[in-house]
Amino acid sequence: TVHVLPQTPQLIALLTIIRDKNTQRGDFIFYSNRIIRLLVEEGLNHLPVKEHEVTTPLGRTYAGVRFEGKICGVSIMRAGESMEQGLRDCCRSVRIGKILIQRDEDTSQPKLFYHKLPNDIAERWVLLLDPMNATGGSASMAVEVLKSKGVAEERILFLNLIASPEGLEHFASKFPKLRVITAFIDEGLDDKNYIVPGLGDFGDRHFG
Ligand code: HSX
Ligand code: HSX
Repeated sequence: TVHVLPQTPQLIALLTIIRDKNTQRGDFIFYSNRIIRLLVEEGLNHLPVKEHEVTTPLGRTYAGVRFEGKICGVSIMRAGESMEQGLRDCCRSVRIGKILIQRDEDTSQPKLFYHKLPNDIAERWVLLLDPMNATGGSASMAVEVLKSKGVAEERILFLNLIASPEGLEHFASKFPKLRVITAFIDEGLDDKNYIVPGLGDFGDRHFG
């Protein structure tokens, strides 16, 4: 299932800054981090909670809830690493696994180079991080790695800034139980499978 963040003027203004080719790295990082933070908060909304009562300073009890279940982040390198800080801003000591997948820009086919994941990942909810979902090839390969480690599809939340309709369709048909949380759905892909209008190469703009 696909959840798109509410398209508020604020969010569109942030997006406009990071799409602008004249935006320099410092601003690109700062403003994309603000969007990433919203994605993380929305992702956390999908996690289970259980009842939890506290006493307020006024001596009254409050019947609230607390988070239940363990989480971890998994970033798809390189671009996904840019989302790790936004996750840590919300979950200070969160464990973060890495999967290095590179898309061959001539064939658009993803290639898996490396992965290192928390050893108890099968017991965790996984926030999978990659800012761009173009054909959906890279992220699906990452999901296959997670599934091979025993992570259930319904425990994966794929956090993503910009998705193409093609990439989302790919996911919905392949992994119907996986939740995708994206900030924007763009028009589509160009003949090199870049997202348009897009924002260029996220990794290049963030890391240089
Ligand atoms: C929990 O996992 C909390 O969000 C913490 O930030 C984090 C630390 O626990 P662990 O991963 O070290 O077990 O969900
Ligand atoms: C970019 O290409 C992104 O960060 C993703 O890792 C990947 C998206 O392309 P695709 O595999 O969805 O076509 O480096």
